[in-house]
Amino acid sequence: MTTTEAGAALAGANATDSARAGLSNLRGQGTGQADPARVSAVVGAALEGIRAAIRDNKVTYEEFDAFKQWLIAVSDTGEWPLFLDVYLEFEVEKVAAQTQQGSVGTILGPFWLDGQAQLTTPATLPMRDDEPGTPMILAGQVTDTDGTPLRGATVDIWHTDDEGWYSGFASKPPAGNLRGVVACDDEGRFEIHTRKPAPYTIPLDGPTGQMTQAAGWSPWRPAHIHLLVAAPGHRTLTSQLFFTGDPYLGNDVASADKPELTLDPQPTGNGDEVRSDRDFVLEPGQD
Ligand code: MBD
Ligand code: FE
Repeated sequence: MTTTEAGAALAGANATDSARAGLSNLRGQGTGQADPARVSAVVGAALEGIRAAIRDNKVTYEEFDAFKQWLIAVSDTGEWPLFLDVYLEFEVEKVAAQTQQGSVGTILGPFWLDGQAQLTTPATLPMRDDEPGTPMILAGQVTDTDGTPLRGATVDIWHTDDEGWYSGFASKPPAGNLRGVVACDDEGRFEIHTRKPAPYTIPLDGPTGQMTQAAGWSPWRPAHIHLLVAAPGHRTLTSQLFFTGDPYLGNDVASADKPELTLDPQPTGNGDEVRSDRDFVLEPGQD
């Protein structure tokens, strides 16, 4: 089989399981109350956007039927979380960011998992004995917006391996690989030993990837490290870190890269190991 082996089926099904379990509700729970004026405004605008696309482009019945088949395929493969997080989440994140302070964040994406290894700084993420890739240290400190170091801070971290695969969403890496929740020291400091991740392409054998390629768009995300930085009494920061010189920076299929989030890791002198230091500022608020 090729490297896209069961890519859509496995990534889609597992991300859908997570979303069903509410694991993608990390950034807020609804009140359960639907305000008719709000539903009408938002759903009405979304529908009118699609109707305008039909009118303006003189969409045919053949194309309308292809659209139906595509929507059914997104459901069948479990790719709704993937599709939504790639093509829409960044706009929701930008709205949220307008009322947030502290370090710049970005989207969560579909591949966070609950219940990963609980580690204490200095920590090495779970990895295979022969885990490929450049050894990398990510270190820093978590503080309040006034600079106070935050006791009880944690850094939940997950990223792909050196081939662009996420554990839990591809068959190659073992469960829990390159994922962990690191408890910081009493001054909010952390030091995490891992491997530098590789650029990532969304599964090309599923409807999200096929639509992307049918449009002639790049299916790639620049290499990135996902983070949830938390501390008691503070809003959890959802972020990602990218790498200087990555060929896909500025052309992220998920539109989630930001200049403030770019790392430039430097050699430590220990073999080919590199290190980046990055501090995080959390605003007071609900955990
Ligand atoms: C990813 O790895 C990711 O981070 C996002 C946001 C969407 C698809 C795949
Ligand atoms: Fe990702």
